[in-house]
Amino acid sequence: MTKEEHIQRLKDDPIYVVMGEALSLGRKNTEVAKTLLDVGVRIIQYREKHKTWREKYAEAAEIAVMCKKYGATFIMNDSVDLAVACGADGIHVGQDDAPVQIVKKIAGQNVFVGVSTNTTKELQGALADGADYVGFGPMFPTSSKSDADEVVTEETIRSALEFPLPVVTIGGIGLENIRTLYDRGFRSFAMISAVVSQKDIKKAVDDLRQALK
Ligand code: 3NM
Repeated sequence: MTKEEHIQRLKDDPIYVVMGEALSLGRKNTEVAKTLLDVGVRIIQYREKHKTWREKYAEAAEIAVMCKKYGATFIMNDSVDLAVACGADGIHVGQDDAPVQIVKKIAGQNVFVGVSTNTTKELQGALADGADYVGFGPMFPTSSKSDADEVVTEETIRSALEFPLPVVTIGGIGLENIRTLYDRGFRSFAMISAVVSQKDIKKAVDDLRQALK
């Protein structure tokens, strides 16, 4: 798949799953990734904060190969070198990580780049920097990210709804509120705990898709 096709998928497929072992009920990342792919998830971000580079590389490379086999989009969180090393399709960076131009300089033009945003200023900055999509949140309170920003304001939500790039909402999204976001006009939803912390991942994904019908 081309970079453009991966970016298009962020508009067409509402379910974007962020995975990491701390929130996976003791299941291994490779096992969770296989389950996600088997139940039809096609956008997976690897976000692992508690392992060594080598450990992360070993499993991310394996997950990247699995994603290729399923025709899924594989995004690496934070680490440009890991992304390049394992052949990720995309890289997701925060406001304090390498800027988009530097990420593209290192990773090349075939890799798409997403940036976390929380304010209108950060949305504008991501656009000016050449980001391919933005993560936008937290939409609701979340305990999955220790240093999460404040929940986005109503005014910033209005800017995000008019934003020209794909906007992937994140933070506290689950079955109880995904439809509200959809009804407000958002079309992409990144989730950790609502999917990977669920005992039955298939049911969680099926229920979320059903809620969007
Ligand atoms: N980034 P959950 S919120 C990784 O606002 C992450 O940028 C956020 O986990 C941001 O779906 C978040 O369990 C955690 O709330 C999302």
